[in-house]
Amino acid sequence: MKLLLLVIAFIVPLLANADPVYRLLNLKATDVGYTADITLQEGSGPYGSDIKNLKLETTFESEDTIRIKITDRDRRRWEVPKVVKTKQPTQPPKKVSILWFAFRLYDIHFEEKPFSFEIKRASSGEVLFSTRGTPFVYFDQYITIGTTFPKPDPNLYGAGERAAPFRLETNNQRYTMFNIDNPNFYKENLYGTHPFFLEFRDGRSSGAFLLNSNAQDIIVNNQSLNFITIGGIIDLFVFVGPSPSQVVKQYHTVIGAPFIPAFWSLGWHQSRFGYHNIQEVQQVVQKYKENDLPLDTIWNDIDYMQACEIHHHHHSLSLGLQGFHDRYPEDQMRQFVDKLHANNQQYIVIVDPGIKKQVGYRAYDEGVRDDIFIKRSDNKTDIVNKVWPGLCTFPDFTNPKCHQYWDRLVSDFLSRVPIDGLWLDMNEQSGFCDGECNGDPIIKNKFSHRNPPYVPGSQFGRNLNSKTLSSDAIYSIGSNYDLHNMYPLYQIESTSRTLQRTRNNKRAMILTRANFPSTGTLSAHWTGDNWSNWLSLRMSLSGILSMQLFGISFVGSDICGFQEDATYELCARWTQVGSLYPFSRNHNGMGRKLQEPYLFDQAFTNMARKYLYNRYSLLFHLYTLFYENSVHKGMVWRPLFFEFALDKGNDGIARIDEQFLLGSSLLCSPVVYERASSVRAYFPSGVTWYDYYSGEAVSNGSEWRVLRAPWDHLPLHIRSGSIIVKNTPALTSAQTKKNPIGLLVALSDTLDDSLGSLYLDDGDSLNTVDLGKYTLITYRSVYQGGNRNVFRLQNEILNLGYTQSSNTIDCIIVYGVKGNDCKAESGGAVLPTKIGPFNTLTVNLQVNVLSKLDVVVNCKP
Ligand SMILES: *[C@@H]1O[C@H](CO)[C@@H](O)[C@H](O)[C@H]1NC(C)=O
Ligand SMILES: *[C@@H]1O[C@H](CO)[C@@H](O)[C@H](O)[C@H]1NC(C)=O
Ligand SMILES: *[C@@H]1O[C@H](CO)[C@@H](O)[C@H](O)[C@H]1NC(C)=O
Ligand SMILES: CC(=O)N[C@H]1CO[C@H](CO)[C@@H](O)[C@@H]1O
Repeated sequence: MKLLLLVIAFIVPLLANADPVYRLLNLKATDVGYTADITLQEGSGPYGSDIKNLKLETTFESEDTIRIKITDRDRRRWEVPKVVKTKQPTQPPKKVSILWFAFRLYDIHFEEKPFSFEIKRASSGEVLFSTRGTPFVYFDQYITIGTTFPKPDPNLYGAGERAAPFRLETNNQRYTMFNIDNPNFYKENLYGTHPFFLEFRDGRSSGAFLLNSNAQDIIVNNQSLNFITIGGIIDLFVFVGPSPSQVVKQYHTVIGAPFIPAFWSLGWHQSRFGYHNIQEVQQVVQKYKENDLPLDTIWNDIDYMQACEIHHHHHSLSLGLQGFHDRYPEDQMRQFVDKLHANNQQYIVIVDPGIKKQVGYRAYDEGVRDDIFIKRSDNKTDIVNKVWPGLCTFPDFTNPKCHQYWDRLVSDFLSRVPIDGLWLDMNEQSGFCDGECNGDPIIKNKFSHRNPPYVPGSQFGRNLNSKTLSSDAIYSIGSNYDLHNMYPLYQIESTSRTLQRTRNNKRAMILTRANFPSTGTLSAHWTGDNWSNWLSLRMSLSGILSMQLFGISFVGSDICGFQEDATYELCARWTQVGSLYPFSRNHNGMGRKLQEPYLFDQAFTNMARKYLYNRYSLLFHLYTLFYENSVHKGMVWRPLFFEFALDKGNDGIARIDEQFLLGSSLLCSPVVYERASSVRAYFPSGVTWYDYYSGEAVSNGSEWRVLRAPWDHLPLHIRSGSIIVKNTPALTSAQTKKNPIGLLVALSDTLDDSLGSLYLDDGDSLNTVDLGKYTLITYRSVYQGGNRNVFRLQNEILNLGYTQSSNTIDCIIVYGVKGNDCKAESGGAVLPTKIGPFNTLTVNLQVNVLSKLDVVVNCKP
């Protein structure tokens, strides 16, 4: 009897925990998909009280994207506002077109009871997303939906933001997504939330995105993946690829394409927390110049702010956007910035969302007057937390009235000192108290009535209020419980409008720390407060690759690391690979060893000059990649399997995250381990790889090679069949933009053509692509008569909407030439040529970039 009772005592909770069983009813085909009801039949989820009546809506968004929305049939729940998906797709039809409807690349199949669905690739029947056999729970504060994989240990990517390997681990990992100010602790959730994953299976890809703004986890097991969210609804997009880059394009069509940064912002940036006064900042700019090191933009962290006393005294005031500290006198700052501008350099400052709660401080008084601060749960009093200035209130950027307030503050500041962009920090709503605080040092940890039973991030000892605003804080359009992760989107949107208005509709730079899907349509991102150690260097590569998936292409990490002191060797390696970050900025923490590139020794300075100049020689190439990225929605940095999905040479290609491709043609294999003087690099199949600097053919692909890499060498290779435009580098991007350019042709090792392109515009107007105010040129080298000894290089101007370019093409360098006696001709005229080591050919010419290019090279075998 006792035994039986015990057994029952065990069985009952087990039964209560059995997955709820839902049933699908009333399935109807509509013009754009299906609708149905889903009803709870029996059982319940882990917390009981599951929602009984659900509504299903399936939409065929396009031929390659399907959307599954599941909501509460009886009660409206929180849904992500339209601010996501800021840009409409350029191609896929919004309307239902018979054509793609018929040629959908996927099918969906429903199971009635227990409710489940499967999305299959139409061509092969391959299952891409299947909820069959995975828990489906729909409780107010615990919703889960997932998929299974046909084979164990799938190749999965996404689920950010974190400092972790690019490929997700599949051994029961819990990937938390909730924006917090976390100093890059390995594998923990950081500043951004991206409920997206991409799967790479047998050379093909698919992916899924859960459009949901609540705190959430993705649980990855050997054979399944589950989204768990603690609010909102299920709004799932499944992308069918079939190539990895197509999945990314399909995803970016939903969340908005990445923007094209201002040309200058692709230059080199220098920053530091702890430039004590204006003289120090001026000296940095001067030293860059004296050492012949390129510098486009100098940054100030909070040191510039009025009465900022972070370091020396207790935190007193820091009033961003209000005024400058005594050690940064405003009149001198204005002169300084004017002088920077005269030298074609830029200046950017940091600003935090927290507004010091102090009567008499204009930003505070006006916020109170306009009633635009985020409220406590009483929906009356402003919520207060402590940040650098002390107790602060926080603008509610979701409130339409807030934009005028912010616009006034930002534009007044700009009218005094014409900054070129803003750096939005601490916008995870970082606060030093948990939830809120009302005094000093009173810490409050107030749990809301919406305190959820399941807490993403609890594995790290945190709750939703840890070091941020209370989850029950109230905005004009909802609660912090639902909106926390989206806060940066509203702040960026408002800031962007003001910067454009006040800067004559020029592209400004916004750099944000907190992020969410759609952030990349307007803002750059850096991976936050990393460390001057080798792990952080390695994680910067995965971090940048992941952000490319998330549509935040303009991204970098603090070069040489933020916290702790960088060693000579670490900073050297970091400068090398950092010079190829989409966004390149050396930034350092307060009190840390100085790490500007001229401060080590002459050999270091020379090394840094080489790689900074190398970056500047690639500025047109980078800019063109950003154009392609924005218009065709791809990625600026790519993992190897993106370009070589069918690489049969090595199964490990899916795991490579210490090498990357810049665009499709440059393969970078940096040294990211201490005391290493060589690097083991994989060369993907099907093409020949030339050493980028020398032109030596290094590999025919499908193999691992050990490359020599002394402390001052960054291994970089160019793929045969590609053409890239190279600038003659100068100390600023503006000067570089005017200098002559060259073409680097890495000849195809088959009889195929070699290809490249160049995008040009004025560098900082808005909407140049939409308005057609750009020039797009392609270059093509074609072997003549099925013979690799003779090739003809021509350009084709695809769009000529920007004609101010006066660049001269003054040389063509060709790798992989067959033969060493070459003759080059253009329009009957013979051009001077020179053969160098490794069969590289240099052809000298003088042709305007917008003129017709037609060069025939004939080499004797
Ligand atoms: C996944 O499953 C496979 C096959 O069952 C097994 O070999 C492998 O070790 C598992 N991997 C993990 C990470 O659990
Ligand atoms: C908070 O108050 C405002 C204005 O009084 C009102 O419009 C809004 O609906 C309230 N929000 C909540 C969540 O009660
Ligand atoms: C690539 O293949 C060609 C033709 O087989 C061969 O001559 C050449 O040595 C190979 N190059 C390398 C770097 O292995
Ligand atoms: C990504 C990373 O490198 N994180 C580590 C940085 O260094 C600190 C201190 O050593 C570690 O705690 C992080 O995990």
